[in-house]
Amino acid sequence: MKVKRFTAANMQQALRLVTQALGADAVILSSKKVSAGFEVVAALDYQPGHEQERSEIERQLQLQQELEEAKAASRAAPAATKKRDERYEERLAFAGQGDVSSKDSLSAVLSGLKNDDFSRRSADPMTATVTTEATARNAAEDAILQRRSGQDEALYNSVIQQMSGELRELKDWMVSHQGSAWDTRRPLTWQQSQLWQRCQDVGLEAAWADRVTSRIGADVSLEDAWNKALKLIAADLPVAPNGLLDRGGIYALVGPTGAGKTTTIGKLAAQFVIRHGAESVALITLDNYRVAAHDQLRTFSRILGVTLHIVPVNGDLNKTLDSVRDKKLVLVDSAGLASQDPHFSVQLSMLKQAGTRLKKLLVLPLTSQGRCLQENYEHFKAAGLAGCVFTKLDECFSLGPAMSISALTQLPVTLVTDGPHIPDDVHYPDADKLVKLAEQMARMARTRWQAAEAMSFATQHSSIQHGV
Ligand SMILES: Nc1nc2c(ncn2[C@@H]2O[C@H](COP(=O)(O)OP(=O)(O)OP(=O)(O)O)[C@@H](O)[C@H]2O)c(=O)[nH]1
Ligand SMILES: [Mg+2]
Repeated sequence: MKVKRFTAANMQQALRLVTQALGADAVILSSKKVSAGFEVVAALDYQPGHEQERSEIERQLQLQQELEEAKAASRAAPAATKKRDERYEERLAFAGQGDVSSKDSLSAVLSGLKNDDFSRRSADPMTATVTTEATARNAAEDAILQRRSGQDEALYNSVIQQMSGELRELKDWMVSHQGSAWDTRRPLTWQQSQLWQRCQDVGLEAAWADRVTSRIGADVSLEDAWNKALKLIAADLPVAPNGLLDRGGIYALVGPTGAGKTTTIGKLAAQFVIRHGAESVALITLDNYRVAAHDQLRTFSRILGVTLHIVPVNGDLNKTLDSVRDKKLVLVDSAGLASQDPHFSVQLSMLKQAGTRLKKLLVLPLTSQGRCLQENYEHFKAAGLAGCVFTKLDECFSLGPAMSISALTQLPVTLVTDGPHIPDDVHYPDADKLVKLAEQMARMARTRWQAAEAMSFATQHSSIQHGV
């Protein structure tokens, strides 16, 4: 026998459901009005009068009701649970189709369904197989989902990290290029931009900083890259051989007013006299254009006991040089004149006429601005320069601009002076030491600025606190 309860909005629909489910031979056992409409209980293979039939009807109705409750509960549960319940439904249908007398199997299913605990259902061997399968599948699905979500999270974190790194690089790149005249069309890595900025802090000309940074690969740390850059800077800086002037020769010092030409000549002459005697040195001056112009040099020559030759305005320098041919060291002083001064070109042409036997050294005061030094180079290069002299190292705060002129024009640094004292404050240059000094100056300047900024911030802060 098969018993089933049907609920529909009205009686006709309920009867239609009965026919659809049980066929035309179904017997209506009862009907009543319920809140949802009409409820009809129908049976197939029903034999009235059998007491046993009555309890079987009740059992099946109970079974159906519990199945409906289980369905309602599964609607709220995840899809996997729903599938499990479908399997139970099949199991019940299977039990319902079986022999009515096989009560043991039916009651086992019923007792399983009455209990919400899923594991208790598996007391029945068949149900146990179904539930074990479902549990295993669910566990596998859960593990895959968990692993996937773990992988997704790791991927997400690494993408975020990469993106934030790229954003930081972009920000640094933008900051380091702000207001720069450097050609930003060229591709530049973050590290190169940091190196380029450091070169700028040292005072290197943009073209030189560009050349240095482009030669450094990105495969090393920033600090290692910077050390490499400093080595490249030192290698780029041309310096004259140590002790060059100690061997003697004919040298003229040219350069802007007050650069230290006469003082340096005094230092060199004094050192040479100490080593080789006063007869080995001759001093010549072209400075005839200013009142008491050569007084300083005359004083040096008197103290040192060396001869001084004064070349008159429009005089012949070559003739004077010939007259001191027997001297080991000849030093020619020139007047510091502005390039607009009419005497400037006269003096320049005298120097040019002397040819290459007279080596002209451009005196670059390190206290001057980079642009002034560049202008000085432009004005004097027509004389045919053999090298340069860095003066006033003791008073300067940046070496980069003068170094840039030397490196970019390949004009060797021949001497460096670091004070006004005669004869001690003149030295032969060492490229590594100069670069190290330049870097130290840049670092000190940065620290000073940071301290000044911190101080001004602190002052502002305390003013605000005190309502000033
Ligand atoms: N601190 C410092 N002062 C220096 C140095 N060299 C020269 N001086 C000073 O700079 C000033 C100008 O030096 P001069 O030797 O007269 O300069 P100059 O190039 O001959 O000047 P003009 O003849 O006017 O073109 C003097 O007071 C020197 O003592 C140096 O290396 N350090
Ligand atoms: Mg002078």
